[in-house]
Amino acid sequence: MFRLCQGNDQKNVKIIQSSDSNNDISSDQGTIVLEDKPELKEPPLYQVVLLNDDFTPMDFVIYILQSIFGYEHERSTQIMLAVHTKGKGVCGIFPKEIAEMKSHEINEMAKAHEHPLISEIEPMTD
Ligand code: TYC
Repeated sequence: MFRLCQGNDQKNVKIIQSSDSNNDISSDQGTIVLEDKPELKEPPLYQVVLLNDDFTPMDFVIYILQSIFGYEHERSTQIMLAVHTKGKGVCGIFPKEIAEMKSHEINEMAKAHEHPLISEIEPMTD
């Protein structure tokens, strides 16, 4: 008779032991190890959202989008204008730590230049 052993540390491994086998842990006779597919989950993604304000110069926002996100001048201008007209807009989607870093970088650069520009991060809902 075989029994499923609980409380194994490795999540993706099931150990089935024969009750006929002796309890000597150095012996693996009568033990079947079933390995599941490893669970490779994608990390949760976050949007970096840029907020409009009335004072930050358009050229500064374009410069931020080029230097922090690597967008070309034309694409940066489109994103900046979308934020300017709609009030806010997504400027990139990343795993949480990267999104946090980019948002922090925007907010620090804005502060350093005494502009009120603010960015936030938002979890993606799928
Ligand atoms: N509204 C600003 C202006 O008219 C430009 C601007 C765009 C500011 C996008 C912030 O996230 C922003 N100068």
